[in-house]
Amino acid sequence: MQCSGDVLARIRDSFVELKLDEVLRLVEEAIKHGVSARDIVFRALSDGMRIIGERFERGEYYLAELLLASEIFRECLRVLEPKLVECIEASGEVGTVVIGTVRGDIHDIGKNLVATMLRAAGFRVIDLGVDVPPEKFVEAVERYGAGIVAMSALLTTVLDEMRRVVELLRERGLRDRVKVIIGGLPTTEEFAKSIGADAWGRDAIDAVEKCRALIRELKSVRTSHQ
Ligand code: B12
Repeated sequence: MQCSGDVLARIRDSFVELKLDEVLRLVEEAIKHGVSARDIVFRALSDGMRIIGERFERGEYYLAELLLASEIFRECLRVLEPKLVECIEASGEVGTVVIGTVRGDIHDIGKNLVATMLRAAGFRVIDLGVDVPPEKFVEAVERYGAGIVAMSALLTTVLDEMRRVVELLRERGLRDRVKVIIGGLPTTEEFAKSIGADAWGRDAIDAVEKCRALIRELKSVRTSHQ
């Protein structure tokens, strides 16, 4: 069996060519040979999605191909998720996270991955789905007493929605008791700061680490106010 880098490249390439059966076969083979689910998802498949997106941008792939790619990614996650969550240690610092993809955007693969990893880490996750209006985020924070709002966006055209959620939390007097984390392709750490969010996450693993830190911050603020 070739080294793991090799098999990861083969998974990525057959994914980019949208060969479902081949991708699944290679994923099974990789797992059998000890390649980590984390590498398969965050290197091979995520890299493949990036290349598929570039093909779409160049007019080589159309929406039908993007939809097929999403199906293949989901099929792979069904196999990989149980192994993926094993790499996350559940900790005692749990809290409630309200998560959703912002209004105008229906991309949810990355958001779902973040939700899955947060659940594995012990968080209670309220998933509002996709195309979520600002009011719905804020209402859910109140209803579930959430400590964190996590927003996802994949389209540059919807970035302002994230800013609006932060503003609305402030208007409703909730901003001091809830932390805000954002993520998704067009977002950056600088953008997060510019809209007044507390954190930005590169991927689902980073999201877990950042959310743990945010909960610790919330708890230390609460104790210092007592
Ligand atoms: C699959 C896909 C689709 C699928 C989505 C299926 C689904 N259920 O999600 C479908 C076919 C529906 C689709 C539709 C469209 N898409 Co599209 N899509 C993609 C594609 C190829 C992959 C996205 C993906 O799933 N990536 C894999 C996941 C695992 O990665 P991720 O989402 O980035 O998530 C990770 C991190 O970003 C982070 N993260 C994500 N969210 C969060 C949240 C938090 C809180 C944190 C901490 C971290 C975090 O962690 C995740 C896991 O590690 C991207 C290209 C790309 N490079 O991303 C284009 C892309 C996003 N789409 C694009 C476009 C233009 C569209 C359409 C407008 C096309 C059209 N003409 O209709 C529509 C939009 C419809 C809408 N209103 O939303 C453009 C956006 C361009 C832009 N600058 O705005 C892209 C970039 C393609 C391109 N290069 O042109 N798309």
